[in-house]
Amino acid sequence: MRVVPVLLLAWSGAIQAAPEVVSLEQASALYEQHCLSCHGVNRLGGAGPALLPESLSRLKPDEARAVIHDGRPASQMAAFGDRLDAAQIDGLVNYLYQPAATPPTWSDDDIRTSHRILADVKALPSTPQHGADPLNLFVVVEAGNHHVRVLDGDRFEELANFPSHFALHGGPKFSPDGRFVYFASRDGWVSVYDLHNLTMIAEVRAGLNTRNLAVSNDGRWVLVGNYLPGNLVLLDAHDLSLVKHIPAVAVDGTPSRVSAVYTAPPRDSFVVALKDVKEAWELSYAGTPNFQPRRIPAADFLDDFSFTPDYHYLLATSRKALGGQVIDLDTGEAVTDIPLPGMPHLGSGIYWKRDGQWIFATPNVSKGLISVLDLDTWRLVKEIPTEGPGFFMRSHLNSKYAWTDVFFGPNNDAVHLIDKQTLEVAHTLRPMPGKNAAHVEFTNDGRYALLSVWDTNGALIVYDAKTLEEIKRIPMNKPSGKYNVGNKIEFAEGTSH
Ligand code: DHE
Repeated sequence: MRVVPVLLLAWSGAIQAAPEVVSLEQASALYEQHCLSCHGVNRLGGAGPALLPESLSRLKPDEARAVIHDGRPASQMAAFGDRLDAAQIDGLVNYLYQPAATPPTWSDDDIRTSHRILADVKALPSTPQHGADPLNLFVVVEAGNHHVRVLDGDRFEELANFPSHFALHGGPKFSPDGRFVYFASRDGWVSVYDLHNLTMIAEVRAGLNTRNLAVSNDGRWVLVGNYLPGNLVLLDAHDLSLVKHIPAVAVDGTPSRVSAVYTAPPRDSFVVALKDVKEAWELSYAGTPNFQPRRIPAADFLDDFSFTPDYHYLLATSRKALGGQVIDLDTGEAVTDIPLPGMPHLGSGIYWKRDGQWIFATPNVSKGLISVLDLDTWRLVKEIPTEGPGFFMRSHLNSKYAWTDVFFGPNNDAVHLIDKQTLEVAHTLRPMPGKNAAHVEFTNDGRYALLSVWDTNGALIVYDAKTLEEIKRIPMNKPSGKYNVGNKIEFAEGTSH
């Protein structure tokens, strides 16, 4: 598969004497002269990614400046520091972060034109060709160099290593049999990869700025949630061909971005959170679906959510509100508010049984605490103090610990292991002191826990989940999430859905 450039500015001119401050008009001319051929008209992307504020939100201006000046390793983006002076680079960076003059659009035709079939699935063997246990493979997103690795989860050996689109975000999702894995990149690309044959099958650009995707539990549909344009894009899961798009518009006509979309297997439906209007949507995929959203009024905007184990309730939050909300998916009623004061990252929340009762625990991105809720009473059972705000949390049915990172702040090299019954921090690990430790996933049997060190010179570290002994350290460039095929397709307790 091709290497995807991060910022691909094609230089085609001589050095010019530049003014001290480059105006937006001058920067726009620089863009047209040097960048447009790869990054597209109106900065909407092409061979290179879109360069709009919406798609650059994760890249700080200083980082963009450095990329233009120095280029980016493992991409086609060359260094321009010897050809563009500081004022020109500053002007370009300033220009890239300005909203587009004409609102960006991405039509059905654009989606269809971007669609590429890369392998003929029917001509490929339908059984695993790699000799490893197909239910114990790990798909690891290596964010630092925009690659994906496939690991054998028994031997922790690499089976494949391939380039991804720019900035994959959210967990990859799997077909119900675990054969296919679906990726979404922040700049709208969706890809499907065949894990039996270790081959990319198809890709399509479903939007300009994408949140995440979900795969229906019958393996027929992929639903993509977009920020830009604010819509849902329904794809045929077999080849990613476009079925239709569904504008994210509230009952009163207000447009919205899509915060997230998940599949709810026992309900045979997709559940969608909308970011700018107070509605959640449910779209059934049972039988011959028409994908008309069922609108559920919400007490607040939904930035993120999680389900109860039976998928009866939705636990949702809003970054603007102080707490959380519970919505009954059957009746469509808002049940109660829940006290979640630290900006919970509910998509990373997990549940387990304690004294016979389901409890739910979530990290918080603005406070160093884990919020633990009783799922019968919605009562806050405990706030467990941590060494700083966290992002991800993981456990396994066979593990007595819930692992959670300290993603932000000076202690971001720490990982806490919380005893699932006492709700106390039982152990704190510092896998690589001074480097950010984050995101854990267990092997299918729960025997080993794989942890990321998010650093250019980082690693994926395999721990014995009981003795906490380090088993293996695989050097990697900012490995972000890792996903165990079996845990994912079983929607196992302790992992993200
Ligand atoms: Fe994520 C999952 C939202 C920033 C890495 N993140 C998710 C999901 C949502 C979400 C809704 C669940 C989707 C899914 O898995 O299908 N993330 C947000 C944000 O709103 C936020 C705070 C701001 C933003 O920029 O969008 C945000 N996320 C980040 C990051 O900065 C992270 C740390 C680095 C990155 O890659 O962008 C990041 N998010 C992740 C990862 C997952 C994720 C690795 C999958 C977790 C999993 O285990 O399933």
